[in-house]
Amino acid sequence: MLNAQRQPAPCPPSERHDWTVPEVEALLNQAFNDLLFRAHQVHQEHFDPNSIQLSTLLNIKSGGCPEDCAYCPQSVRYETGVANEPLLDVDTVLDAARKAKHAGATRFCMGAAWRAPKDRDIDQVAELIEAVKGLGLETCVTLGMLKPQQASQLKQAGLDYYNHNLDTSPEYYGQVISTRTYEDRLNTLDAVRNAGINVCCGGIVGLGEGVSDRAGLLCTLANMPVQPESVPINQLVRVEGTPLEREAPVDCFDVVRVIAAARIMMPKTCIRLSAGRKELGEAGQALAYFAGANSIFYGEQLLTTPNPLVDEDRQLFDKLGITPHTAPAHG
Ligand code: SAM
Ligand code: DTB
Ligand code: SF4
Repeated sequence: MLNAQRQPAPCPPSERHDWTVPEVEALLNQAFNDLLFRAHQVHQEHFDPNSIQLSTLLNIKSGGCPEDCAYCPQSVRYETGVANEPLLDVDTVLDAARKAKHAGATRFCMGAAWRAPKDRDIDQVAELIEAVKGLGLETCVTLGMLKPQQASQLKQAGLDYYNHNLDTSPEYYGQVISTRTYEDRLNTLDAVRNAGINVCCGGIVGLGEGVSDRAGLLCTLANMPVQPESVPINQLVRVEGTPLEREAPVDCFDVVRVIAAARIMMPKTCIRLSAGRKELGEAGQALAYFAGANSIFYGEQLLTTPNPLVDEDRQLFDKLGITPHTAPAHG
């Protein structure tokens, strides 16, 4: 028999910039069905829940990074077998971008294993952006820390999004990275925002953090004066040779909870179900899409690790009645 006493929690307006960590912890700890129900309501109010944005990633400069991010196979400090390669040339990048477009992606994201690009690196990446933009794709790059003038140059080249993750809460951050501060990351995000580029900023679940750290990351993102247009939620890919290779695997419901809370707190943002989709499986991904994820990395490779195959994603979309976006997500 239904419990007649039980009233669904009232659904307050969700675009707020004054979230507190205890409040978001309580949100993350809600009964799973209550959390998902509320998140899906917000999702239905702001988006077509059966439509997903597809971004394809390309590693344009692999390995050899001086930073010590404990999760990252591209740090020069860890023996992971990732090759150190120079920046790819325009033809190689265009070839990959054409394939991504043909497969149905609307955005092409280029990642470089740099701490911070030099000005001459920016000149070269600007050429890549102009070329990819010329194919009619949205552009995104993730190059490390940026100076304001570099951000403006990228904007002029036609850059639509800059990805720069906070990764975790301000409190837990120091357990994961020692070579750059949380403040450094926030400064880069300010430079990107001030240059008029859409902000793509999220984090990782599974670094050994607690629920309060997940809440702290979400609060930092949602309480920004302008919420990021795109929030990637990555599950840690435990790469052999990195300090986090033996970290306990995350429960798939915890990843879904983070997605749901992100959706409630940032109702107009595209929430990207990012690294870790292979581990989630079809049922876990379907739950994440119900909880409000409406963007993915599409293509068989992330930066250095595998991602579901294009055919696998297409099959899952067919089963779920999901249609990929055909037009840009934000202006
Ligand atoms: N070097 C630049 C930087 O750190 O800003 C850009 C590339 S970096 C690889 C981009 C993001 O990928 C990181 O901030 C992190 O959130 C994510 N990432 C890297 N390795 C990962 C892993 N093993 N599992 C999950 N996410 C990862
Ligand atoms: C993001 O949040 N996730 C992507 C992208 N931004 C650059 C990277 C995931 C990397 C996973 C590990 C790898 O393939 O090296
Ligand atoms: Fe370098 Fe970026 Fe990897 Fe950190 S996440 S080690 S900055 S490539």
